Amino acid sequence: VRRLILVLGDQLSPDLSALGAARPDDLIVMAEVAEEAGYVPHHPKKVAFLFAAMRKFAARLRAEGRNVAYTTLDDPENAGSITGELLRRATEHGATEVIATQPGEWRLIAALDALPLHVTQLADDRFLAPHKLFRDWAEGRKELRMEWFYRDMRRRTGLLMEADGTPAGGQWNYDHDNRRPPPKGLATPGPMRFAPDAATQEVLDLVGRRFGNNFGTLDDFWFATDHDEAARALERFVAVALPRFGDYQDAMVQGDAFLFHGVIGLYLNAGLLAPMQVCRAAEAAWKAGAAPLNAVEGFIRQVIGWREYIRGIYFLEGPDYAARNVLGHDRALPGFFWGGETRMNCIAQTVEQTRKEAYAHHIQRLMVTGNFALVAGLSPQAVQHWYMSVYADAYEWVMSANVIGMSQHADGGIVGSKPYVSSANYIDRMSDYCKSCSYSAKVKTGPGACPFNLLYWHFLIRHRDRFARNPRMAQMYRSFDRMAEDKRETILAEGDAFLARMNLGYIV
Ligand code: DLZ
Ligand code: SF4
Repeated sequence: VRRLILVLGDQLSPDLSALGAARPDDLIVMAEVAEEAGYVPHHPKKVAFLFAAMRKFAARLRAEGRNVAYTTLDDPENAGSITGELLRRATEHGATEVIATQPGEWRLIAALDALPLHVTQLADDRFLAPHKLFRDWAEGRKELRMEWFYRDMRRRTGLLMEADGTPAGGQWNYDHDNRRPPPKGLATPGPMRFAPDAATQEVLDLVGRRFGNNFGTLDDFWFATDHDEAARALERFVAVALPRFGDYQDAMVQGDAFLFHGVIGLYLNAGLLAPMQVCRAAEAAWKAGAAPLNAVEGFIRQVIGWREYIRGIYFLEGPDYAARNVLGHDRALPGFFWGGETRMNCIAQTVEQTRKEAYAHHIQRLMVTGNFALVAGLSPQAVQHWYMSVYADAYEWVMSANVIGMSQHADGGIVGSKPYVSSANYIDRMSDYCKSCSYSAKVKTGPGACPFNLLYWHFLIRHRDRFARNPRMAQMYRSFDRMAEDKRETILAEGDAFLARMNLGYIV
């Protein structure tokens, strides 16, 4: 009998385990549904990217002779949810069995399990670290340090490894070579851009009608929407951006959203590219002498180290992980996260770029918006909701450990041994934002003092009991205690006043 094969919007991989298990007469089910498109107010470019890529993948499967039942969002029969669509197709075709690849979100895993059909959820083996491997690695460890996991993944994949089991170049990690500030007039290639074809244009029209009120613009849509285009984007990234990706991966330049980044993560997370494919391409460039080791190692670490690690944490920690809030932060997101006015130039620039591109790179996310949210004490769940909404590459499996763990320290230190907080100094060093700001990075208190300079200490003092004994933070507390008492009081009082004005909706 005919079985249903589920392919979700972020499972567009020809070698997906569910597709591999399909028999010729099985029916592949794909659906654009209100529930997935509405669990957060996704950036319109994110929805357009996924719908266009889903439609093209369905067309490809059909061209290969497969049976595909594809439901568009505006189909009057559309049941509105993934489970609803499966039930509808099951009734239509007399099917009782569903084969899926495990979704990247506990909500959907549970919804599939609860269906009154026989559902098999196969492992998502597009990822390099199966759940069991990660559990075994984590078992009995006091600290789940990414670096140790990453080294195991290097050994396991053989990427950048010498024949004798040592790392290429004699070192595992070249991150200290990857923190250069941007020089003036830096010429950057940015990612490869694709003009929308007729199929994508049709999706853009639909998304404009249905999601036009969400935060974000649909204008100038240029993402790759099929495997060929994504492969070309990868090839171009490796040729023109990778050689300097390492040096400038943490740099931030006003008006330059992409620098040497290639939005490879966007394509990986939807299934248009595969992890080993992108890592092998980068490794080959190094072997050919076309890209330096620090760049290639840094790139590969993001893919086989960080990306697999944060997914591992999400599945290891269980469904409640995204609800954690050990610091008890509960402030609502200020309006400037959604494009409201702010005098903080670094935030205004990052948010405006996000509105335009549904993209910001990891340091903008971690050290500008994430850092601000943490020092200001915003609710980590509100922050997670924002990142899930505004970034085209965002799914719960990737955002939870990044936002709740790494960025907001709301998991109590599973992902990061200390919170990622910094004063204006870091942003001033790594960007050119501060020189066009109405605040001054160098001013610590009083008129023109950068809010990061106030809130950095405000945060540390609010959470002194928790962090003062952390050996990696003791130095920060000693610095604070060495300040004159009236200066300490001024910093904290001005921090309080800033937060109060922000809460009241003043332009801060
Ligand atoms: C993110 C997303 C959106 C916006 N829309 C759909 C959709 O209409 N149909 C679909 O199958 N998947 C969509 N997705 C991706 C899912 O939300 C994603 O598979 C889960 O969050 C698990 O990662
Ligand atoms: Fe951001 Fe402060 Fe620099 Fe302004 S001065 S851009 S608020 S870090």
